[in-house]
Amino acid sequence: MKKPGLARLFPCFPLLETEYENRMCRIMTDNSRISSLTTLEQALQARKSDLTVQHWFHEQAQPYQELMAYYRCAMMEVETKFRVLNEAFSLQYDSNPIETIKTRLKKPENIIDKLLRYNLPVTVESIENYINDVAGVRVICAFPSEIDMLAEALLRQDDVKLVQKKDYIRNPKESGYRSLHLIVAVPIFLHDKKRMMKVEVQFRTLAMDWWASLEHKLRYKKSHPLTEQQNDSLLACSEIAAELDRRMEELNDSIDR
Ligand code: 0O2
Repeated sequence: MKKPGLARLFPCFPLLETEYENRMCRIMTDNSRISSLTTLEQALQARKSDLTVQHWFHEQAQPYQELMAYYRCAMMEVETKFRVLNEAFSLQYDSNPIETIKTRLKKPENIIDKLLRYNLPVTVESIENYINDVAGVRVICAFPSEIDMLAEALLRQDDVKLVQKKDYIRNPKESGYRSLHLIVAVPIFLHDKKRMMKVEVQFRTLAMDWWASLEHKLRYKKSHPLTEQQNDSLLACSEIAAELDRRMEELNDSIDR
């Protein structure tokens, strides 16, 4: 179905739509760059002296913006890989394993906090070398078995390199958090060079995602930490969510048989 656009409103100007979209795209990209730099500047100002911030911007602002653009490209690459896998699996099994794909670029203030927490210099170089989750792709599936199937299919691709695997499904975190985290390196092809970029992929079921979203909301709602009883309650909810996943998987297997 054709989307409504300027060319349909003004059929005598067929180029208008593309030109308009290109300009909007440029304006949106410029605006998001400016706002990302403003947030970064505010975050730095809260943590460093004025002079250090001025110096940082003089030296690092442009390479920082370039690096963030490369991460956005890498997220697009990985997102496309999952969209293709979803299509491929749907042809083979007549069902789509992916419910939702979300992408996010780590917030500048979280990047800076992580560098400071690890006692690393706040430089573009250390962001690229030591922060593995600047680019994040979250893949949400219906059933736990689909997570392994998708992770294996991604890692079989010959341009994807596994950097790190954290299996919080088989070994949940103390909080009750469950997800499979893979750090992968993928190539992005720029006009004059190829660059390997790291992307964190988080795989979750709908139930794991539901728990993680609510837990995050509850934990960060209050300025003070949760009580032991509240933490225990969250852990118990995570176990109920895991039990739901097991039962739904069994049900799904019995229907397929
Ligand atoms: P953001 O910027 O908000 O997305 P490492 O990368 O190994 O040096 P890190 O970052 O602590 O150390 O890695 P970890 O714990 O493996 O994964 C961090 C991310 O997993 C978090 O992003 C969350 O998205 C998720 N996560 C981990 N533990 C929990 C948890 O207990 N509850 C919830 N809701 N999510 C969790 P950030 O760090 O918040 O960064």
